[in-house]
Amino acid sequence: MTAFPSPDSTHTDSHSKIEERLQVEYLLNPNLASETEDGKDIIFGLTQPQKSLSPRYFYDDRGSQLFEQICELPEYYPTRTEAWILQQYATEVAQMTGICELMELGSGSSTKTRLLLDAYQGLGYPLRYVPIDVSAGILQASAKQLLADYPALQVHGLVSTYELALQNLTPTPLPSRTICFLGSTLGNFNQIECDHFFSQITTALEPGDYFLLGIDLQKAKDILEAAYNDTQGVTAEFNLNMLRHLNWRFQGNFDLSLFDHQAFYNTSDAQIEMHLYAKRSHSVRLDALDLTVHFTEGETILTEISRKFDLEQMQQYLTKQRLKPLQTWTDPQHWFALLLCQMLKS
Ligand code: AVJ
Repeated sequence: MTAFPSPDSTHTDSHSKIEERLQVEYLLNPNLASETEDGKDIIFGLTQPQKSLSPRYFYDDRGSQLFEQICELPEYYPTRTEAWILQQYATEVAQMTGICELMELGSGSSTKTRLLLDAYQGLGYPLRYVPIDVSAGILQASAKQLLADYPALQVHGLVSTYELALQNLTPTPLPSRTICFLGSTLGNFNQIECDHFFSQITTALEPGDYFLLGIDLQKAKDILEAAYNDTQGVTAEFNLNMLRHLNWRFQGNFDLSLFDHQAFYNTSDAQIEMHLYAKRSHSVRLDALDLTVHFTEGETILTEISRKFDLEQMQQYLTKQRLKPLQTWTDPQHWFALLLCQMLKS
């Protein structure tokens, strides 16, 4: 049956080998500053009246895999809705930006990125992709898979936080750069964090560069709550995995069986809030941080907010940031939106 070699075994054409098209830079040094930054951040979060932990601690290798599973859940509509929009309109995006470097914040498995790469490839443009992710495992694996599937692609991955990556940008060899921020990850930021994020984005972009943003839109509470309380319990696993992550990174003794997953829509703030709920009073020790944390019964750790946006407000906000919305695409139900903006001169 296998008269033809599979695409995977044929890299002997005119294009160079995978290793020659792959570069991965580590901006996170696991033993130095960023660890103490995270350490300080965690101590702060766990000693406030409302305990909280940043959603970035979801994404160790296991957490990134669990998130990939979430994206496939029947209740979790954002991923497939955004993918639908990209399937329909990626070529329009590519036509509007022209030849450019694609940089992606929180690239994960890069599944949706393929739709963009297909569009740029279809127009005969050179392909240069700069994925940024805190999980080295998923970044390496998805970069190799992409290089196998796109013979002319160059990948320059950064194992980094958004912040570090945006502060360390070097000029792109291509005429312009498009920073992609998909999946409504922006929703994880409160307004202060959002303002800070955009000041970094607009500092990093040159006039004429592009920003491609995917956002989840406001909709009925029952649809939203179902998306964060799936019947298979994957979201619960994902939430609890944050404690496992802290246990190995900071020599902790969180007992995962003493916490429950909780997620609800806060209508007045238009955001999903995800918590870990302590089922009984107990103490937890994080040796590497020399920290003991007490939990009373029913106390929670806020692990994530996921804001749901109003499209017009977002367009106005982007305009204020000197990011001119060029085009907005949405799905027939208006559940999700993709916005392409262009950086204006100051
Ligand atoms: C990756 C932040 C967009 O908020 O929907 C999914 C993460 N959390 N299920 C989201 C998430 C629980 C997701 N973002």
